[in-house]
Amino acid sequence: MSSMMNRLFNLIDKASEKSTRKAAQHYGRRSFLARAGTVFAGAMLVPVLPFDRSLGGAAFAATTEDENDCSYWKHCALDGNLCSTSGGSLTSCPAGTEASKVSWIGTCRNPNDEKDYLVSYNDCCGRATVPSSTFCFTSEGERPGYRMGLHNDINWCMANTNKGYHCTVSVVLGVANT
Ligand code: ABN
Repeated sequence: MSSMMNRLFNLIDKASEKSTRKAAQHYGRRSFLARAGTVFAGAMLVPVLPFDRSLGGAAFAATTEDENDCSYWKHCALDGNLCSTSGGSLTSCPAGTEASKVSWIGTCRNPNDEKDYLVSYNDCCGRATVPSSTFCFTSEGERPGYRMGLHNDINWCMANTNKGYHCTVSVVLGVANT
């Protein structure tokens, strides 16, 4: 009986020794260092791989030098008709209209110096819109309209006596403090 037990223990010993050796070969120090090195080198490479930083928005969209085009950089957060195509200019209201007393403020990147600028989008009030005028809807930085001031789909003529919306100007206020 005891010799049978001895044989059984011997078998178990051999089997466990075999599997321990196999595991040591497979998960040994060298194997561990080799794997860790691969993971480390991979992690070092991640920051240099190209990836999309645009956040899906228009922040880095191609721009134009034409201020009558919606992609002109100063119009980056505009929602309305361009005054420069409505009888006015980039910064002045057409005759017979007056600038809104309140406005939407956007932050636009100037592609010429790569700086961010605060831009005031004042509506011009007091006349009906011109059908031939260019309508733009860029509204970069806008948030859903659940809170006044975060949303730009607003008639900013609301604080004027004459509340009829005509067009919107893009007036640079200065460099944004970022
Ligand atoms: N800020 C331009 C505008 C005017 C009327 C309605 C929506 C947006």
